[in-house]
Amino acid sequence: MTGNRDKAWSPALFEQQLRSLGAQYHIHHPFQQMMYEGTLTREQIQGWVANRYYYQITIPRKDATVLANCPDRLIRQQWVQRIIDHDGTDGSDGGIEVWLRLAEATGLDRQDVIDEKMVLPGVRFAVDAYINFVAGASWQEAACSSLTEMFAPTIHKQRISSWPEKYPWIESQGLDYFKNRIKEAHRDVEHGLSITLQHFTSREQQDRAMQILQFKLDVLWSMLDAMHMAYVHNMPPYFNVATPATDTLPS
Ligand code: AHQ
Repeated sequence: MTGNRDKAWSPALFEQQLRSLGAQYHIHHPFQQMMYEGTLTREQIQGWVANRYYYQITIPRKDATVLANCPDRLIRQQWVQRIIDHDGTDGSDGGIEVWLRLAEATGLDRQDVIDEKMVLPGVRFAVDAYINFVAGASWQEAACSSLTEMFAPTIHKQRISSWPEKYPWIESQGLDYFKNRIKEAHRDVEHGLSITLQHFTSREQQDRAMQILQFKLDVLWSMLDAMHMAYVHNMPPYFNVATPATDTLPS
């Protein structure tokens, strides 16, 4: 063993290292900062909601993939709640339905959102990279990748506190998703963090965990990059080139 660089971190120091990556959380992205400052237009908010819908509908599929990779029944018993939180049950609305109500509260057409009409290529690629990572990862690595939610309660509280004043045109029930997510996120982080601290014990494993969390931070940041280009800089894909009318494309 050479110096400290190869010495495993204690669980407390490992958690501290993971939380230090919060400095790169998408709460610091210019698009998210504009949202908090109240300078986003209706169209920019609508673009964000319509694109984040693709992330929201992918989360339960991602969590089902984690279940498929996990042989531990007790872990699955807890993890399955994440799917129910998003998909709901026949007796209760899940987060996806509540997100659609957020979309309607911003004036978006519900079916247009469901049909993913506004989902940008860059958002789709980033979200697909997340579920594809999980498909090929161990369930413990997948649990680690969900830990960006360590930083999520703050961002949800920001929206809950700022939107009524900054975006009074958004009907108040539009905030329900963020209110629901705060308690769900705390529960999910507790479970995901315990899995991560118990599984990644050597320094090499802990460095891998840091890489995995960095990857997920990149997913979230890249989603907002695509939205910033399209909705703030008005430079959506192919904005500067003529694209063939779809009715001329080979069928
Ligand atoms: O609404 C969000 C959500 O359901 C989840 C699940 C979790 C995961 O499994 O990766 N991450 C996550 C996140 C949600 N909302 C994001 C936001 O900014 O509103 C934050 C995001 C996350 O921090 O990973």
